[in-house]
Amino acid sequence: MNSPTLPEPISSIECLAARSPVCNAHHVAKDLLTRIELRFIDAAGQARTLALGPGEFSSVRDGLALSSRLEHALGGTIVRATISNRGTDAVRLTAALFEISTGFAPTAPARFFKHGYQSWSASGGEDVGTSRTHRRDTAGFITRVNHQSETIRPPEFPESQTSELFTIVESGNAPERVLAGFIGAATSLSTLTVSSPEKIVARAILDDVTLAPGAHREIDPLFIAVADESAARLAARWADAAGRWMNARVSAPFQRGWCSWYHYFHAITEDALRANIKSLEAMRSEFPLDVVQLDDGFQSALGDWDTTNAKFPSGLKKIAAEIRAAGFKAGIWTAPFLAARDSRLMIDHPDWFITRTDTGDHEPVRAGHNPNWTASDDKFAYALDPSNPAFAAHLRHLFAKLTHDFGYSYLKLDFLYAAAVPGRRHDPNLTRGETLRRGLDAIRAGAGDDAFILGCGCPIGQAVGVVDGMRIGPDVSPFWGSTASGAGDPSTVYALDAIIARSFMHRRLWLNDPDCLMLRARKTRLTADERAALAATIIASGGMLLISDDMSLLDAEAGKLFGVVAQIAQEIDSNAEREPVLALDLMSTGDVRGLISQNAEGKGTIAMLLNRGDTPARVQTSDLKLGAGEIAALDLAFDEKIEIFDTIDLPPHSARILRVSIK
Ligand code: 9PG
Repeated sequence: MNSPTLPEPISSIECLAARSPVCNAHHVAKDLLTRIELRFIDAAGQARTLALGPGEFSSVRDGLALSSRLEHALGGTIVRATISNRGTDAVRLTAALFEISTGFAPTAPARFFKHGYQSWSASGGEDVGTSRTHRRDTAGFITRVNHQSETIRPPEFPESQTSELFTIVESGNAPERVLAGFIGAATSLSTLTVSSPEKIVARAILDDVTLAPGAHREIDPLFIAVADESAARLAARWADAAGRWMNARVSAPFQRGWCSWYHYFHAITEDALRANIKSLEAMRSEFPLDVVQLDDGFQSALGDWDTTNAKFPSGLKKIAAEIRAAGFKAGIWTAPFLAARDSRLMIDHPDWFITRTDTGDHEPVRAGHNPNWTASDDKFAYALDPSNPAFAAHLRHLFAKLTHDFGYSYLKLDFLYAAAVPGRRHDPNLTRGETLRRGLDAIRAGAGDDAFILGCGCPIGQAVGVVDGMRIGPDVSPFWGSTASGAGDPSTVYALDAIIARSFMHRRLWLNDPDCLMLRARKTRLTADERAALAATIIASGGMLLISDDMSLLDAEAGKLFGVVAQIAQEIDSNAEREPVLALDLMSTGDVRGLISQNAEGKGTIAMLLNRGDTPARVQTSDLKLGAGEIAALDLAFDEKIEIFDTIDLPPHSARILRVSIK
C-alpha cells in the first residue's frame, strides 16, 4: 500500500498536545488500545485465536505471527497490524479485532454514530446498548446484502450495535468524544461494534481467505482519536486521514449536469434525451451545465452495457456524439457488477459470477431484484466476480470502449456492492473488500485517469482513491416520503438525512454526490417548500449539482432559482477545500437539522436549516452558534431574503439558507 501524503510517523512516544487538540496521544496509544485479536481457522479446520495484550507488539504461535505498530499522526494514533504465516500449513483468516477502551463509565448513557455500509445506507446517532435487535434482522437477503457488510452478523456483533468503517462515541456531558475508524479499506470490509459505552470493538472482516505458508497480510490501518470537539469535526478528521491514506481523488472541478433518471426513470427514450439536449443547449445561459448523463433504461440487457434496446436505435456512440456536439460532456450509467439471465454476458460467461456456498450446483448469488431490468421470468440480478481475471479484463475492455471509442467521459457506476456479496470467488486469496477494489481498479484502468468516475450503491471505503465522486445517500424522488414509515423506500427526506450526515466527506474522500435537484412544478408530488428544501440541502453540502427534470417543464423562474443555487453551491464547494462542510449536530435525530460551511478566510459563514418534520419548528438563532454578525435568511421557495432576529420559523418540509455577514 502506498501512502505518500501521510505525514512522517513520529517514532518516539511523545505528547502531541502542542500540535493537535488531542491532549495526549501517548495516552491514546497505550491505554485506549487494550487488545488485538486474530481469529483464524487452522489446517485441521479448528477455529483459533492469537492475541496481543496491552503493551504487547508481537506474538507467534504454531508458526503464525501477529504484530502491531503504532504511529502518532494527524492528531491521533494509527494502529497497523500484520499477520505472517511462518508455518508449513495454510491457514484461513476470519477477522482481526481491535479492542478500544473509551474511558466512559459503563453505566452512563452514551451515543454512537452508526455509519451505513454503502451509498444508500442510512447513518446517524444511536443510543448505546439499548437494543440488540435491528429492523433489518428480519429483512430479506437482498435488503441485508445491500445495507450490511455481513448478511448475518456474528452474535457478539449485532447489527443494532454495529457501525461500518468508523464510529464516534460520546457519553453524557463528557467533553471528549472517541473516534475509531479504519482509514484504509483496500484489503477488507470493516465494522465497529459498540455494545456498551466503555468499549469499541473494531473488526477487519477477512472472509476466511487463505494465508499460504510464507505469505503475510497487512490489516487496513485503524485510526483512534480522542478530542474535545464536535462529532462532525471528528468525522471530518477521520475522512481527512482516510483520504490521505488512500490517495483520495479530491481535485475534480465542481460538477454541474443533467441526469435522465428522476423524471423519466426506465421509460427514457432516445427522443426524450434528444429533446432535453436541445433544451439544455437553448437554455444554457439560465442553466449553465457541463454534463449530460443518460441513466438506466438504454441497455439491451442488464450486463450488456455497450448495446442498446429498441428505445435507443442510434446506439451509444452516436448518442455520445450528439451530447458532445451540443457542448456537453457525455455521461452514462452502468451497473458493472450485475447481470440478468437474459444478458449476453450471463449466457456466454456463466463462470464469471460469485456463487452460493449454501447450494451445491454453482448457483450465482442474487444481489438485486428488479422487474424492469429483464424480460426473463427470473427477475433477479446476479453478482459478478472481479477476482476472476477474465471478468476483470472484460471490465477493462468495456470501459475503455465506453470512454475512448464511444466518448463517454463521465461514468456513473451503480450497484457496486454486488462485487462484495458473500459467496465463493474465483480467487480464494481475495477478501470481499479486495474483490470490489479489484473491480473498481479494472474499470479505472480501462476508462483512464481523465474520466470522471461516480460511484453509487458502493461500500464507502473501497472506492476511495478510485472514484472522483460518490453518491452519499439514497435516491431522491418526486415525493417527500413519510418521516414515520422508517427508512427503506426511496423518498426525498431520507436522502436529505444522508446528505447532512455524510457532508464531511466532501473533498476529503471524493466529491459528494447528494443526488439530483428537481425544480419542475408539474409532474411531481414535491411542494414548492419541499423542492426548495431539496435544493437548499444539496447546495449547502457543497456537492455535485445535477438537475433531473424534463427541461421543457422548467420556466424562467426555475432558471432564476438555478442561477442562485448554482452560485451558492460553488461558493460552499470552494470553502470545503479548506474547511469541511459540517452537520450542525451529527448525532441528532431531531426534525431540525442543518449544515454549516465556513469561509476559510474568515469571511463569514453559510448555514442551512432544515425542518424535515411534519409540524412547524422554531429555532433560536443563538443555539446555532453561528458567530457574531448579522444573519440574513434566504427562502429559496420564494426567492425571499428575511432579516433574522432571535428566532427562525420553519414550516414543515422547508429549509432556509442563512448567511452571517460580518460587519
Ligand atoms: C437506476 C437507479 C438510478 C439511481 C440509483 C439507483 O433497491 N432498489 O431496488 C434500488 C433501485 C434503484 C436504485 C436504488 C435502489 O437507484 O441510485 O440514481 O441510477 O439506480 O436504476
